[in-house]
Amino acid sequence: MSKYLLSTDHKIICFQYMLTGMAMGLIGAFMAYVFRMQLAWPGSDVPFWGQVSPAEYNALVTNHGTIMIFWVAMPVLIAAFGNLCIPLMLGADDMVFPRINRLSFQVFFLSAVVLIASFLVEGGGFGGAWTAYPPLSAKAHYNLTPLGSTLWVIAVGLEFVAFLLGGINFVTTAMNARAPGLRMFDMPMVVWMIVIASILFMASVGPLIAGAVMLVFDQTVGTGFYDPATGGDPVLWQHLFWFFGHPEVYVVLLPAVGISLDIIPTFSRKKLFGYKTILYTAIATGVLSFFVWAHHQFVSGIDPRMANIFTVTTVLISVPLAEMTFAVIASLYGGKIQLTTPMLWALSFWAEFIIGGITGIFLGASGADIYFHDNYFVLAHFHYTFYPIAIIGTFAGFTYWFPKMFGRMMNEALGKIHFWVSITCYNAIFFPLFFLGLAGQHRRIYSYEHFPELALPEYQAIREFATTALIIMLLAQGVFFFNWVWSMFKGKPAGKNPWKANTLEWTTESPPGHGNWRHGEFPNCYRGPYEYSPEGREDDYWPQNEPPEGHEERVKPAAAPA
Ligand code: HEM
Ligand SMILES: [Cu+2]
Repeated sequence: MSKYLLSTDHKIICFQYMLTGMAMGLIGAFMAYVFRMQLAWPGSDVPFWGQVSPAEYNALVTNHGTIMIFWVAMPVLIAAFGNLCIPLMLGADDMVFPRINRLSFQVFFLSAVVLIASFLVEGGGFGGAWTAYPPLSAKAHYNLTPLGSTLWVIAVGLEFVAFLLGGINFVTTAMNARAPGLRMFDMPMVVWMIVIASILFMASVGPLIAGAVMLVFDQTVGTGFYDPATGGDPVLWQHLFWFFGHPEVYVVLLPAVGISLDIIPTFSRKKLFGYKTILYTAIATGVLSFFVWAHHQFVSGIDPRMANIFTVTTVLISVPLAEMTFAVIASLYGGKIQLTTPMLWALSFWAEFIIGGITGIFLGASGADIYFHDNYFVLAHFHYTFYPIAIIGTFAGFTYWFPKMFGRMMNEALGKIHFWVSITCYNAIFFPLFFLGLAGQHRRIYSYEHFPELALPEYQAIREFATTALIIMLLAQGVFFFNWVWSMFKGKPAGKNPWKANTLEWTTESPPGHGNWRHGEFPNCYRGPYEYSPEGREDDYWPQNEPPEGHEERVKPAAAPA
């Protein structure tokens, strides 16, 4: 047991991140269930919770958002898949700094404990929204959660420390631990995307850490950095927060993109279209994401001339993302498409994300945003971007690498039932919310009964419909967990390479033993990761480690990578 807890093996750390992230995902989803029940049937007892007070409502919404982004999307997509994929796809035996890797998980776990503790202290959990805008977040006599809001900031701070530690490993491992012959441009997309995401995170988080220190000081020792009465400025926080917060969207987006881009060629048996173009556009997206933060301040009194500039940069960011989408379509075009469960998830990622992307253009236009901001349109928009990232991306990667992680195949029939029920319900939850938004229904409202002009029966019916869909979707997750546990013990043995994929993780046992490859069997690399259906070959795939026949070696076979 202590061997498991203290292990420095990247696969075990992957599993720890995965389990913690998914457990937090269940907590975050349970919170969504509680406040959606309150929205649909205001004032009735919510099963497994009871009455929802206004303060509880705020705390639940706040921590739902915080958890889904910082304790689900980041640990699962970056840390769990980064730990799984980077060493295995590069033909390495582990991360370059295994102990920092373990420390990173431990700090992360501590941060989750602190966040949960913030609910149990006097006054309850923090309720000032995941963006924690002052003055609400800065003064205990405004938010009435003196300890809860400080613990919330500390938990987020610890989580950042964990990801700074983790990022060091992801970037250095990709730079230094690649198999002989594996050039940077032979790295699979998911490795690239996690590396770019880690760099983005490290580059954007600094100002927010400074801002958070000032916030804790305002909360605890009575400074007034964000208090106009003492010369402070609440909007300062908004700038510091979103300078980090908007790139953060791309920090979690890019790994999910990488996962889907590695799955799609495998199941369309075609080369990924535009490998380098996709990489350059991903980097462009990352760079651009630093120049858009002020679209969150369109309604907080930004100079209209600045609003114009930020409208342009914001709408511009849809260009590289559209380009990636076209690359996906081109990679599918004319392919032999196999609709396996991972492929269904990978394709639906793009289908749903496009809806989020297109509605984002409306919000990027400052004039329109003044109406949409803070109503259900913006809520539907960002769930159409975040749900594909955090939930669809996770299921895509999990079902694709399950055979490698556990040595057995998942049940396809159960996988497809889970997929179709989840994806249908997801659209049933969020698509109607666009109409609530167009009708001007404000978000972060505890009970519409207090606003008779918003509580019209037709809108209430939509809220009941969305909540019912949520309940069905949550129940459907039982199918997934059953499939997971059942397949782990009873699934068909997977063998090394069940999907006939090219990348290096499929050249070792499933699951890989300690050190990943048996001594002396470490792979060399001869080609890029997406050589599917190459001309003049019998097989429709060409593993990266297969030496070319009668071809001069790209590299001298070297000693096992360190
Ligand atoms: C399980 C399905 C989900 C449902 C039904 C759901 C529902 C909701 C609803 C209704 C709100 C707004 C409540 C209000 O403003 O009064 C909300 C807020 C939010 N959700 Fe979700 N959500 C889900 C999943 C996710 C995921 C996967 C993410 C991100 C990865 C996410 C991130 C957020 C954020 C950031 C907020 C804003 C919190 C705030 O205002 O401070 N949600 N969610
Ligand atoms: Cu933004």
